[in-house]
Amino acid sequence: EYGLERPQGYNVSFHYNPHVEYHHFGSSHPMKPWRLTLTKQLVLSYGLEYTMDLYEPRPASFNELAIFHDREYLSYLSEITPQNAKPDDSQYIAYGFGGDSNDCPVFDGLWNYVSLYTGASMSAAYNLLNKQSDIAINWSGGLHHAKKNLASGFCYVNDIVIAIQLLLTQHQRVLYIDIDVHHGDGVEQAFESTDRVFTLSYHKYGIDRHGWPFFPGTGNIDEMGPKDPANRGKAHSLNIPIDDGIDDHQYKWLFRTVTSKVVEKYNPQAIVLQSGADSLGGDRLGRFNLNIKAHGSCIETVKSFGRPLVLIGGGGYTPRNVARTWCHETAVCVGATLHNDLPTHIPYLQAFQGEENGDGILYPDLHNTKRHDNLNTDPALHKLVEKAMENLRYMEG
Ligand code: TV1
Ligand code: CA
Ligand code: ZN
Repeated sequence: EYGLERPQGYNVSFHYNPHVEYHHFGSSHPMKPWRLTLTKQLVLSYGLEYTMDLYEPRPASFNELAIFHDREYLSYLSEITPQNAKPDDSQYIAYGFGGDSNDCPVFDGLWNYVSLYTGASMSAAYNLLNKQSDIAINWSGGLHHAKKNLASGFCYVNDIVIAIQLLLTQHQRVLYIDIDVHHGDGVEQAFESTDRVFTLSYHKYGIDRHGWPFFPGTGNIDEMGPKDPANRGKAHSLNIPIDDGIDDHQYKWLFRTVTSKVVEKYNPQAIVLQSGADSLGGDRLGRFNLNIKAHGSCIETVKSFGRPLVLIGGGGYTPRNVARTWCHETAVCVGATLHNDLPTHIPYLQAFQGEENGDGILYPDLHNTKRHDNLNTDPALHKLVEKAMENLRYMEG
């Protein structure tokens, strides 16, 4: 009825526990869990729920989070509240809470929040393992900066690492791809000593005019994991550093060229794709100039490899565009085409109205919404691809 065409025969599942939406990092904090409410409303308003299996996963347990995280860290995380937090406490600081930037605040329901998004990623992974789905989606996950005993960059528990650990129980090689504008450092580090996971991240990399590195400051092209030739994880990471303002055409070419080569060489048995929406044009924290369909073309590319796929969220700080993108990408997974005019009966329609170039539509032009001059020249990108190909030759396969 709303422009939905026939699906192409992929079994897609959608893993979402609506309780995640009610958590708040604080009013000025850029991470807004209610962007998930908007996403779900768009997905439902286009009728996409009829094209997928819907799951409301239970929260992950303490022991499940301990698949990756230190128990001492988890105990602290499970007990800390805004009321009992002591910002000068040595553990509080050592575990990454608060700090000058307050990237990882302690808020009400924090433990519930991390258990819910991780439970959804685990549920998605289990659906691949028991062959219930070809593609399993969790837009509430993708918290790629969390380390085993450290909260970092809005991430407290690394649901991606835990989902990959589950996939490794049946799959010999798992490929992790990360199109969030930030480097997927936590996932890379977690698997740095194994050849059973290959990590590939595309991200903004560089130092701004005040001398600050773009967060987290890692992920240059020459960072390929451990250098020790005896380490099995050697050359099983590939980082694609990108400068401000990259456009649709350049990004699509870069992504397709590099990712296809990695898939060909590594031949993964399953893929986990982190689809952070902060790589869109007009993102509050991002620096790129991508439109929704260019971002979504990465999902199309990965889908075309025909491997079992877990698709997860991540960053994304302009909520209406996050919702548009993840709704579009849900449609890509099921093989549907969506009308540009938003259905008129959606509960949060006003969130998508009154924009200069996005009023009431799904695909606004985001290329120029927040001007970042394109500092990526075609010759520089060709050189980058050449270096990436050279890096891949160090992988034994
Ligand atoms: C509280 C209130 C926290 C307002 C944080 C932007 C805020 C930021 C805030 C912010 C902000 C960052 C750093 C600086 C390291 C710090 C989900 C040297 C307006 C996956 C995480 C980015 C991205 C962290 C997460 C970054 C993800 N940028 N306002 N904080 N110190 N932190 O630069 O990859 O998307 O910005
Ligand atoms: Ca990335
Ligand atoms: Zn990000």
